[in-house]
Amino acid sequence: MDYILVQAPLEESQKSEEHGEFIPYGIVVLSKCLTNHGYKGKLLFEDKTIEDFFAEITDLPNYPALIGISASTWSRFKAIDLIKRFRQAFPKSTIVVGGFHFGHCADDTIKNIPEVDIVVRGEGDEVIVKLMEFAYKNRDIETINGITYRDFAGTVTSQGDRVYLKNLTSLDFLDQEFTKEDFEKNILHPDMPIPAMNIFTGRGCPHGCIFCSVSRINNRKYPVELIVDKIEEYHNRYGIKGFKFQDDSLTLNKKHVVSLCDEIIRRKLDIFWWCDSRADIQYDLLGKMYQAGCRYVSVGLETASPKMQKVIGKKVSNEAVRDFTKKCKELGIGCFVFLLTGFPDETYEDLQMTVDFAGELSKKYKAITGSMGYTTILPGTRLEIIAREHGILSKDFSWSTPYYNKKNIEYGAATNVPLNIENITPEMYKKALKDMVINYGSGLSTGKFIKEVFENTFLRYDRTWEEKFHMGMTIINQKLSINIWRRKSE
Ligand code: B12
Ligand code: SF4
Repeated sequence: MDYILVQAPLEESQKSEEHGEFIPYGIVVLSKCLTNHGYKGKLLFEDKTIEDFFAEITDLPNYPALIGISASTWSRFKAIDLIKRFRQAFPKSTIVVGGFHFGHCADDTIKNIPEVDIVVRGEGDEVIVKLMEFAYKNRDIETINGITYRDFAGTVTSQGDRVYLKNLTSLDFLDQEFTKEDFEKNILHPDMPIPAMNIFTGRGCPHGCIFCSVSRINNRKYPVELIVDKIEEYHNRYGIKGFKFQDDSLTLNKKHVVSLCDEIIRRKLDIFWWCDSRADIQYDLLGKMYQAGCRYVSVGLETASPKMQKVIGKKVSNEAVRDFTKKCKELGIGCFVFLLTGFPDETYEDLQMTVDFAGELSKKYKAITGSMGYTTILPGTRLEIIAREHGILSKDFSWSTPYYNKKNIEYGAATNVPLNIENITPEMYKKALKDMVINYGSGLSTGKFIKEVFENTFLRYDRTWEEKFHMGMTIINQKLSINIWRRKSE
């Protein structure tokens, strides 16, 4: 046993049935890089308690040289518990952390979590192999870029820029024995409850939204042939019909998406897929995507207030989102619009613009706009800097020390992450949510409602009866709960 790689689980209260349990490819990729170099190890990513984790590793044949832990900001405290337990159990192992949380607050992590030896700040594919050589063969650590570490004298050093792969050439991390059950736990979407596989066609997003962890990372793509080979392989092997392209935005490169779709069409693959997209694309692309099996797209508007649109730096206009949702409706692609509130200096008037515009999108274009999130401050984002300037995060705020904010419950958010709360009070937020659902619900008039159930059941040749039944019931339940809510609030 050379290594253990762990994905920290979420707190019980934060789990969402909607998401299912997608395979955490970050550590799967790292494990493949290590096994390709002849190392043997263990991956722990199932949803286990810390006790379960340790029950599995107490009888390891030999001492792991390297323990790597990945976490999101939401699961960071679970990760810190694990780090402490690992350090106790394996005092001589090299403990490395990385991923979008730790990698974006490297100094904070290394200074405040003494059990951590090294933080990897960017992509770990190449770095992890070098770190293994360091852990085993005492390779010189000074030659490894993209890391922050504490040396034997306790001095913290940040070495080189973040490392990102220049080219993505291999999807060999998918050559593993995943089981059919691994995918049955995932659903494409609550409206499309077919077992699904998560796969990505590239990494990175060059845009600069202030709240986003992945902004300003060069977008790179895997070769189309390789991606479709894997889709075909999993489709044939396990009968998986649903695929979730989990690229931050699949449509950043039109040429790439066109050839991806052409290849799926050419091979006559009977699959459905879902992806995230920006709204500022050429809309003929959506037609091609539909032909290749795309039935669901999530698109980010975030806010409909032009003033806030400038603040968040997304550079997507209301017109673009309107045209996008309109085109989706024409084609029969379900369109979910991401909405957020709680941006710097946002006022109730700004929020109201989002509510009104979301209502228009759902009424006219059947876009799914019934929910709106509250902005979370994430490490390494521009929003983190602004939140410190505005005093929302105190000067001595640390991502590594215990954090609990009861007020978050009023915004429907987890209590262990900081929200960007300024002017939008819980009352304003709740009112906006209520208006959003009512607007969205009014989009489903009785006539439309019957039509929608009918279209999604009898007329859907592309669904099994079980799927049609589930979709019909989802729409009926949605309508019933909106009616009940309306009656209660009158
Ligand atoms: C797929 C996905 C999901 C899936 C599956 C999550 C999972 N189990 O992996 C689902 C839908 C369940 C999900 C849920 C959520 N997600 Co999500 N998700 C993603 C997404 C789109 C892709 C993740 C992925 O597989 N990437 C591909 C792999 C190869 O890259 P990677 O994970 O970054 O790993 C590389 C490096 O980071 C590094 N690395 C990673 N870990 C480690 C560890 C070590 C030791 C080392 C050395 C290196 C290293 O090396 C890897 C290889 O290069 C990312 C965005 C993104 N671009 O990554 C968001 C993202 C990870 N999710 C995010 C969020 C906010 C969430 C939610 C909290 C959303 C919500 N409000 O409910 C939940 C909760 C997630 C959780 N478990 O904590 C944020 C996390 C931000 C943060 N700071 O925590 C991201 C970054 C999106 C964003 N734009 O902000 N998510
Ligand atoms: S466009 Fe999407 S993925 Fe890209 S920076 Fe903005 S929110 Fe993040």
